[in-house]
Amino acid sequence: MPATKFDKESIKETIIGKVQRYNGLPIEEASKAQIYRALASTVRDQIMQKVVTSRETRKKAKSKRLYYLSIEYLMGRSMYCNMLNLLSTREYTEALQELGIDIRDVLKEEPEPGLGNGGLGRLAACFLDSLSSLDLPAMGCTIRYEYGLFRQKIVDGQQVELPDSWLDNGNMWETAVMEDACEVHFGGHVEETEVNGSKRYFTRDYYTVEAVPYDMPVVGYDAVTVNPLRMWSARSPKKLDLGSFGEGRYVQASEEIELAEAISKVLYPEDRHYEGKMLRLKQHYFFTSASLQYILKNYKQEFGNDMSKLPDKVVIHINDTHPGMAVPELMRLLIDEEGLGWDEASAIVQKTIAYTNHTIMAEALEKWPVNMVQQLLPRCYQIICEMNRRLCERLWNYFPGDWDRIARMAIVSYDNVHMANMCVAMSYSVNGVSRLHGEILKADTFHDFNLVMPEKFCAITNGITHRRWLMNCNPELTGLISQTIGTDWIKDPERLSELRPYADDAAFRDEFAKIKRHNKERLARMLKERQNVDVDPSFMFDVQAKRLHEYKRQLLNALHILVLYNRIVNDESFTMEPRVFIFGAKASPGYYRAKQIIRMICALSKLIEKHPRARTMLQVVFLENYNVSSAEVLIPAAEVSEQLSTASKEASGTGNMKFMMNGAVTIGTMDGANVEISEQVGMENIYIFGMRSDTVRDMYREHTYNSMDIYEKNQEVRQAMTQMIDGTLMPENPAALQDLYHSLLLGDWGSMGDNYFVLKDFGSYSMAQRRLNADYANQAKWQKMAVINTAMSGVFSSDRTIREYNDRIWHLTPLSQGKK
Ligand code: 26W
Repeated sequence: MPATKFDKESIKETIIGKVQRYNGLPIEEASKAQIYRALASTVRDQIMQKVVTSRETRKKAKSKRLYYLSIEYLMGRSMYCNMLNLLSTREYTEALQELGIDIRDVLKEEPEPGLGNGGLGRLAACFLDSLSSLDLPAMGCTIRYEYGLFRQKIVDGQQVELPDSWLDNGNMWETAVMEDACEVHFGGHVEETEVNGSKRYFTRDYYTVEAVPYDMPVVGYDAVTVNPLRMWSARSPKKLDLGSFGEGRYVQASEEIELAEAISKVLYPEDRHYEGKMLRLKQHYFFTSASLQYILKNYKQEFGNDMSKLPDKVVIHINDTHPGMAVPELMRLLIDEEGLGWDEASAIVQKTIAYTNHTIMAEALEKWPVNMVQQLLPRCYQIICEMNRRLCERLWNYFPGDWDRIARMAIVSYDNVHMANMCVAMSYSVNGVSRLHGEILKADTFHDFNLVMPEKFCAITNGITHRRWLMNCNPELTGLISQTIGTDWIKDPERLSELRPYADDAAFRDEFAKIKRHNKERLARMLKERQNVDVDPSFMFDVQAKRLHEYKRQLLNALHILVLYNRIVNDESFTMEPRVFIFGAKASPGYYRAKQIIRMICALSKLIEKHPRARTMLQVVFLENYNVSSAEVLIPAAEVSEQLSTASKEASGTGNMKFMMNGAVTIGTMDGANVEISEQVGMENIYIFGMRSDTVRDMYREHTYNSMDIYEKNQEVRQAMTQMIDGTLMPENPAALQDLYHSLLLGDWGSMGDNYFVLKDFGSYSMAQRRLNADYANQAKWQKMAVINTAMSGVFSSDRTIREYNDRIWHLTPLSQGKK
């Protein structure tokens, strides 16, 4: 078969041909969905040609390969980014144009794979894009959830969750790889026997779930490499046997099948509270075990049976502790299946697995009840206990008699398996996701481990792919940048800093501002179309978009808006720069307080709308169903980026980087990567407010904070809070926000209240907002800040992040450069 060419003419021909063959239709009569499939299949053909070269190059080079295990991969739509990375956007756009089709209409037909909650999952997706673009050999491993994160609707001012059945019309990008299907075993009991004088362990009476991999190709930008994202789907090995109908066993048989398939049914929507749910543990082990079996199978095929070389050819990176069962599972495979001794196996594991921590929030640190692990994974549990015994023995030498400390560091203690401790003890590298987060890990979370094994710890600041988060979502700005400084920044994003001098160039700033205005208009159109909301593009666009969490303090933003409203209403001469506050946030379905905050934001929106003067300068919009696709419209339109987390709580944040790159100015705390953003742009180009992380930690330790003091002293705060419960905000149901109100004054379980220092930081936040408002009135000054933000965002490209991981942790060799 001749190689397909991908110039404009052949793209046209191919699409017409595919529509004819698949649908029996002339292109003029094809629906958007049919054209989408023909187009996707054309792009896929182009990718598949590269897949072959990519695999051959990797095999020939005998390259070391990274396996990035993550329970979430929040990929977003693929079509346009694929074209972009194939350097073909122009050809495709023009080809469709000549067929009378607007490419943007077709792109919207792609279902979005929302296989993640937020930052952790999106980071994994950005990493894959950068890995391929830097020609580093890798495979992403995750679960092929039938249902991704729920779709959010706002009904009567409250969040309603709907299922996200993204696979309904098939997934154009995936291919099932039946050859790599394998079995994952659960339950049963372990038998110990002697074989040729050595102990062997067999699990009996287990039940089997089949793991079937589906691969999705991730193309690098102008690169040789196409790395697969491998998504494991669960299937019962039992087939419905018709005979069982007659015997009345049909129901039982189909129930068993359903139970097995439940494993890859749905993504858990929680990213806050760890909950010891059996199904969750099954999910974690399921995709971890399947991935590890594949890793060893592939290693043996390529490099033979000598397991001692595994660390030279394989690195397994676990994205938080969710795939942490990789530790006992790799031990199990090496000992039980490959016949290695404990010490040998343990040495290999400790040279092969690396771990990233993404949160210091104690309630999110995973621990599994011992009896659950024992019941579901009996052999892994034995291994965990033995690792624990050896670890405690070692710790005893460091801290003789210090039982408290040893119990805190143990893998098994107080009837729980502590995943983070296991991951730290058994991996060769532990990293935080921003400089500050890395410091906190060493000083607090893993303080004791840092005394024993300091060489393991490092911090690597997160990043975002500038291909999706600038080139794909903001083509106009991309064009202006390339016109101004050339195109070298695309492969070397830190060269975006060459834009900095243009911050002082009035003509450039005007161009920059014009593009922002276009992007605001685009968002306004989307809001009109999707929610029938009118926003005025001449207003300042102020955005807080991220998961809803108390620590992220959407409530601080909301309270401040209420205070602004009161200033307008109480004082006829008060004016401000007209501003629309846009929120995008999903709350965990079971997180009551988060849902109340959404309710408050929606109520606030209604209250302001009703007031004829307030609405001339103030508006609140809640953007429904915030996801990757809507982020791609929202972020380029933002002028202000709200990053309000209580200092020390946000490990890094990555939304902050996306906004900055698109020229929004940050108002934020000295938390996570905000600290590094402030260093890049300089304190004069960011609005920093609030307590610093060390003060926050002291306050938690010393219990010195009493929010009531602020409530009593600050009249504006008191008025706004009162309006939460006196029927101003909630005329139909004045009591609805009572719990939220109380949470700011009285804590849970008798603690002081206002756990995240909303009231404490309010004054400082309000002052920063005043400065911001005044600066916005001076558009020359504002646009200069905006340009500087874009110019200094290059270090936050995930290309820099991946290079750092590679230099410090993975040590992969790029597949030959030059060959395309
Ligand atoms: C067990 C429940 C659960 C599930 C997921 C707890 C915690 C998580 C994740 C670790 C939450 C998460 O997404 N963390 C975010 O990771 C981003 C990428 O590193 C950081 O930028 C964010 O600051 C961090 O909150």
